[in-house]
Amino acid sequence: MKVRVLFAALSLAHVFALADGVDFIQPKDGDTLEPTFLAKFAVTGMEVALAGEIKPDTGHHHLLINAVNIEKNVVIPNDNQHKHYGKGQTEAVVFLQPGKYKLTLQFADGAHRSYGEAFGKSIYVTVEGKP
Ligand SMILES: [Cu+2]
Repeated sequence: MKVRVLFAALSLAHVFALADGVDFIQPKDGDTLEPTFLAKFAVTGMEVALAGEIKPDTGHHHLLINAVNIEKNVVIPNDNQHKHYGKGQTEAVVFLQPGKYKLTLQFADGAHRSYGEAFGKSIYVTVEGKP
């Protein structure tokens, strides 16, 4: 199942001919969302791997919520504002209270060290409705 999701993400990335980097397949910048939504992540130029494995050009996704960007090689904190998908997930169900949010997708290596701006992408979304 995981492999199929990854394959779908890579295929989509190809369709849109992304340069190396990351992008949200969903949501998109400016979207208005329900408090519970599915986020889908894509990466091009790196392979998704489990956290703990330190291999060149591999890593895992992180979702940063209203957080400052994490500079290259800096370890991404693990807290409510910084979600790690160290099992190699390329999608996640996210719960947010109503409000406005900056969401940042950040790719980082097996030791959670950020790949920096080149593998980060921020969008702005609004969450509406009953939590
Ligand atoms: Cu991590």
